[in-house]
Amino acid sequence: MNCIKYFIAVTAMLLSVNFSAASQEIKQESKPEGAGQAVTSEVTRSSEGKQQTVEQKPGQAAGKEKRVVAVVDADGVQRVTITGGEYYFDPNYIIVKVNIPVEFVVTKAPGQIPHDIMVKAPEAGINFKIDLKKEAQTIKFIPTKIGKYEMYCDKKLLFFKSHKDRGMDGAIEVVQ
Ligand SMILES: [Cu+2]
Repeated sequence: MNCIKYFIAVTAMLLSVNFSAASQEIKQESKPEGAGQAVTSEVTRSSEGKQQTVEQKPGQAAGKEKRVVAVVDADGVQRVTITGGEYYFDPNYIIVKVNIPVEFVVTKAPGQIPHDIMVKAPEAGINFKIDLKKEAQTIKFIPTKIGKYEMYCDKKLLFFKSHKDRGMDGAIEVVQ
């Protein structure tokens, strides 16, 4: 009889230890995102739980490549539509032809977190940085040099991982 009591006590103890470890893990995982919300938008501070589900919803996993080859329209412009959100660009790898005008139509996916899109490659005629908005905005440039240029969001909150590290990282490849 005593033996059974002891067994139950030990089992209960082990279960509670497991449980607290699991909940701690969840807390750690969600903390940066919740804290990010608090600063980017004071209003959403209290609805931490709700925001987390919104952030985790996008199907685009960080780091997944979404490649697109720009098509030259009838008017001689290569147009690509890009959406940015938590934490991705879609597409995030864009291939364009050298010396042909490019137009990116960029839009921000629904969400409270601010994002931008930038490429700093003035040597290749590509040099822009704009904050993404719900409304579509057009970025125009003419790539003048073959190569691969990094495209990313440079937003970062305090000591948290940058958006670039979280997946808002990609490239423009200029080809012949
Ligand atoms: Cu961002």
